[in-house]
Amino acid sequence: MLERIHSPEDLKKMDPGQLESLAGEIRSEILQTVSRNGGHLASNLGVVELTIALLRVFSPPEDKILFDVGHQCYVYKLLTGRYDRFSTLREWQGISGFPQPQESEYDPFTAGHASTSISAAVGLCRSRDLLHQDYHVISVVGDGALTGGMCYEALNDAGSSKEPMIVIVNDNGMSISGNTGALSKYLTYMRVSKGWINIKKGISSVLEHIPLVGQPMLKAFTGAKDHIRNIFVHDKYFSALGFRYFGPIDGHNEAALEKTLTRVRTLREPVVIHIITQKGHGYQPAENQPDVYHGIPPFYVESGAVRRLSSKKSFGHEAARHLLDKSETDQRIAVVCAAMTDGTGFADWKQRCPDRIFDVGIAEEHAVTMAAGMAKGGLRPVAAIYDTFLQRAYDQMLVDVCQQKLPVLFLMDRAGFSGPDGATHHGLFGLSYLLPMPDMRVYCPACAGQLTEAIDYALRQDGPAAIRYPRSEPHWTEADEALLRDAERWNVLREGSDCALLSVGTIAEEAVQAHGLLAGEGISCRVYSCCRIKPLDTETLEPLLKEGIPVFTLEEHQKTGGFGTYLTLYCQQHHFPAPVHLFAVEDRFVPHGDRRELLSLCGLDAAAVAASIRRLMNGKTENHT
Ligand SMILES: Cc1ncc(C[n+]2csc(CCOP(=O)(O)OP(=O)(O)O)c2C)c(N)n1
Repeated sequence: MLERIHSPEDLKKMDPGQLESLAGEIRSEILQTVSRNGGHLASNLGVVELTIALLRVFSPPEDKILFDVGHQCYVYKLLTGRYDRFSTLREWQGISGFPQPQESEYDPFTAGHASTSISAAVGLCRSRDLLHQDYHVISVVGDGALTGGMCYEALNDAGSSKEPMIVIVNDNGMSISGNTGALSKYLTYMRVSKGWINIKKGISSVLEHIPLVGQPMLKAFTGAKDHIRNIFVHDKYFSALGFRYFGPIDGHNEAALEKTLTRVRTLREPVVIHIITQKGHGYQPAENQPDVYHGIPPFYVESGAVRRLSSKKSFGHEAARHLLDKSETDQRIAVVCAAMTDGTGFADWKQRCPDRIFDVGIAEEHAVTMAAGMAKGGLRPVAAIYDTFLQRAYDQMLVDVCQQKLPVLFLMDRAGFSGPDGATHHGLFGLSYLLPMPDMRVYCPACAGQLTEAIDYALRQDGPAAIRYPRSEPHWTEADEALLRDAERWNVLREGSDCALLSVGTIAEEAVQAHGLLAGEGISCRVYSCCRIKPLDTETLEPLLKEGIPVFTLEEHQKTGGFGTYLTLYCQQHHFPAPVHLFAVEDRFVPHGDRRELLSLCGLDAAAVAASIRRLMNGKTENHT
């Protein structure tokens, strides 16, 4: 059936009796593709019926359907003309795992970071009105994304504006792991409101036992359930904000969803539809462990087992383990996470040290200012947040932490290319927001040893510090590990006398390979691994600059505001020649793809770096002679 659906119009023509089989086909397609390419499995299996219903009732691209975070857009992509390309999901030059307006006119808004869809929806509504247009705007937001502060700002504004719009709260009780917070408890209360469930059971069992008229009455009661429920289940929260509330509705009952959507389509006011879904619905392993199958690398469908387990050390796990050891003697250490305890490697803390880990949900701004408060009170908070998600807490880091010189340690995971998640998830801006912050110490370890040392140094300081690292450590030889020990000083990884390549963090691996390629061509390039970026290691830097050999920098980061530009500024202020070339990401957003492909796309792999250095060095020699 999927082959024949090219647009929502094709879906609308289908007989309702076919929809259950279609849902099965969609689940199987998603399962096959994600098992090969990796991706967000459980969330997508949970929204199959919802997406079918949305596309049978509404008509994108005129109507705008915004998926919050956007990781649950696979079903939507399959039904809006991307079935043919679906096998390329998240692959280099294939279709994106998130909504992507450049990819299709059916995707109205870029997504990837949570809790933005209601704000974007309000904006579209206002644009619609001022431009005298007529279309529907629907935001689909999970209970996890609903923990993000922007949602409250948007609900507050939308409710009072009375703008006609629909917010669908997709409540599966889960963020990536179990959801947190008071609103999540409220949704659970709405879902399982005891009074209503008891009354429903009672009435049904009485009617069932009445001869003759019982069965027709039961049918009538089933039809009127929604109305009767409203007498017993009162939403207070959304109504108080100015929304009309519908629900809770079974999110796997396509017919019920279609019926409600058709009804609210005619309303001229802000509406919330609260639906209950099951994460991973239809695939047993994902139903049992929705957190594991939230975002999963390639796996075997039959067993659910991951195809290739990484043999690399995870920086996050190393940091969590090291801090757990330290917390035994230092009672001031406490961890702050923003809905990513698993991803950041801190899941163990929930069992082993539950009193000293605080998962605040998808609320990075709150997490940072809360950490500032904890530091003010005497704790040594460690905020473990991905580089890309911490972007939205820039102001809190600058004003609440740095301006008060508070000892908050930021552990910024997933620095550099994130790979298949794409532009919204790459950690390519971290240094550009950290380096201008007065008093912030900044580390980019190349190995786990440097990471733990950096943690120790940072905790001994009386001010803020940030440690940025990707998911895992490269495979270093023992000899290299010995050279990489010191986190405070820049380490020479390879000797050389013709030029120097200063590399930041794990990309030192490419620098070492470039050294080998250049050596083969008679160019002796000294390679440094620079871990502590701020303050610069001037004890190593000054003698190098005085040598007068050409200097190059290499970083997996945006060029503007990165290490290279920071070093250039230092050279200018201290009257040294600037580095000859800065190897970094040029002024662009980098798409999704395998990390190796992205390194090569941006000219940051060993071969490209060596080729450029050779060209620049030869140019220099030619100029000199
Ligand atoms: C700002 C930000 N922080 C963290 C994340 C990581 N993240 C992606 S999906 C997700 C959970 C979303 O839960 P929910 O909205 O309930 O959707 P579900 O997957 O349960 O359907 C999180 C924490 C993100 N994308 N953006």
